[in-house]
Amino acid sequence: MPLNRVGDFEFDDSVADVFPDMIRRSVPGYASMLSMIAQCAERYAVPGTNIYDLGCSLGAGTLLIRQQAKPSCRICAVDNSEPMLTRLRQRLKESVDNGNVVDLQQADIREVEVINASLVVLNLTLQFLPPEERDEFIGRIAAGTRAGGALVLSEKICFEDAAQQELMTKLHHDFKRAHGYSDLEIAQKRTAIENRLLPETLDAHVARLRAAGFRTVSPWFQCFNFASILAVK
Ligand code: GEK
Repeated sequence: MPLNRVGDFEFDDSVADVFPDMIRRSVPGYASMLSMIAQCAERYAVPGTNIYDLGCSLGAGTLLIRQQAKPSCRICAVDNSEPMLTRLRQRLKESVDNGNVVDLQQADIREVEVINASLVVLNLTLQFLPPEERDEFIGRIAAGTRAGGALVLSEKICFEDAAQQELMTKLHHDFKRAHGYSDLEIAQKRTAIENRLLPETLDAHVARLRAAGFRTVSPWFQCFNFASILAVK
């Protein structure tokens, strides 16, 4: 059944139910992004510090961080969707606890106070904030990150060149089609989600991270119109 109001979307129960399948089939490289988060948890987590997974959804990153980070970290997993956090609470009960505390917060990521952070993860979530608020938000994350700490930022991106924009969009659509994006309801919900997010160019992200005070800003992944950056303070 086609949805009546495609533009009207929320991260509600119906989205949370299909989320892992939906994101894997619509974001090229999602598995690589997760494995980089696990690698960064191993490399950057420092006992006694905080790790933030902002816009954690079902906690794919949070669970990997809990497994990979050295014990005695506090992992702050934040999302404003109650259906996502209810499912994450259950997943945490069912998975292995290696001695890191996970603090789940239902909140707007803009309200979170980032302090003493050894690692911050923004995996596909900055794109949902109004662009005019992003400088200040990333500035606060940089200020709350310890020297030597890291931020992993993954985003849908756009391109200044119109032909490149068109080509990458087409390749992304092909990717979704190849991954069986035929279920109308899911496809329409995903379209609604993607219509709500506001992508920026990779250069704009890199410039913002540098201006915020990250010393090493390294795009490490790009597939079509999705990219991920590792920024180290
Ligand atoms: C993953 N990181 O699986 N405050 C809090 N949460 C928000 C806000 C906000 N202002 N805006 C959006 N969200 C995850 C994937 S999904 C990406 C992240 C996608 C939350 C929203 O509720 C949703 O759970 C998440 O950000 C975005 O690695 O669907 O494209």
